[in-house]
Amino acid sequence: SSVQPFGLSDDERRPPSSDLLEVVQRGLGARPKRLPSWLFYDERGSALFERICEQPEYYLTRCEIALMDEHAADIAGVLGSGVRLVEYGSGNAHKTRMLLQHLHEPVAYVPVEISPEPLRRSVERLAAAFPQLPLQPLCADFSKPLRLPIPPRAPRRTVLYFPGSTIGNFDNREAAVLLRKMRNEMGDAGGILIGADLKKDPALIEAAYNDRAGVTAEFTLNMLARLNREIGSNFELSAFAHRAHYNPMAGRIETHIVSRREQQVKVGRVNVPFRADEAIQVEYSCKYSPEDFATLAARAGLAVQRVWTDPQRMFSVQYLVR
Ligand code: AVJ
Repeated sequence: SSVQPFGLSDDERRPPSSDLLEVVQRGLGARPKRLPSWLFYDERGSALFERICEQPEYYLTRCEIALMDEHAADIAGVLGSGVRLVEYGSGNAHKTRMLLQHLHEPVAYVPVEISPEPLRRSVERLAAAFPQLPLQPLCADFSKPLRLPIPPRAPRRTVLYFPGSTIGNFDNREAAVLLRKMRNEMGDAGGILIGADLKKDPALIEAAYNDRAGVTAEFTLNMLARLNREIGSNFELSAFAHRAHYNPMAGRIETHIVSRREQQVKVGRVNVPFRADEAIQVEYSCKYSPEDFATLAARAGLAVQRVWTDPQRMFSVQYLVR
């Protein structure tokens, strides 16, 4: 197999342990209550997210694929030859494949993903399509400093690929911190190829997070099912609801889990009280104008070298350099 975790110990191939119970107790003890959005992505959550991407209202994935379909060759030209491609999140193999197909003499592909199963699957899919390309999976939290595996030969540049508008899950300050960390990892000659969802008619944005089939609601509430299973809490799923509204001032979707009634939930030894209609903040999905994104990049010491969009200008892929 071409899966070669060069220079990695067993330890580094396992996800970092985080004390889930502690994270959840802290978040539910805060006012307002909040839980981090990475908690969505257990096995079932990742599968539900893939189903979200197929919903007619969820334009992001379709538009990003349309964009890659039209511009992948141009993007590959801008990145140049001898690229080591490091992807943040194992991602949708489809977009990655479109990019890898056009890259000139790529040195290695390094998917960075916190969940071992999705990581294994994405490597499996890509290994079959690119038998010559060294794959160096890294099971790690991409928001923490990474120790990238030693490449099989010296790359001309390291490009960090961060598609899907996942950057939108971080508020502005956190996003700038993450981009600055990425700037360190890519080095002087490196770059960041990043997907950013664009501002548009709020009705279209809201619909994308409130699909008629209810898949997004299921995805949101799955976080509680995951906690019940993994930390033994006793959330009653039918006593909570999904809510996603666009906040035009902040330029973002704000997703909450709302308590349908007054109730108490046991989380470890702690009893967490909920008022009727009390909300847990679980996700931001920030939307950017091209100017917004350039400002964010500048805060991280980066400049936007190129911007590509789909024909309807719904979504953007941007190339950031030092
Ligand atoms: C994968 C983070 C880009 O915010 O649009 C989709 C996650 N949440 N529907 C997004 C998500 C609800 C998605 N990202």
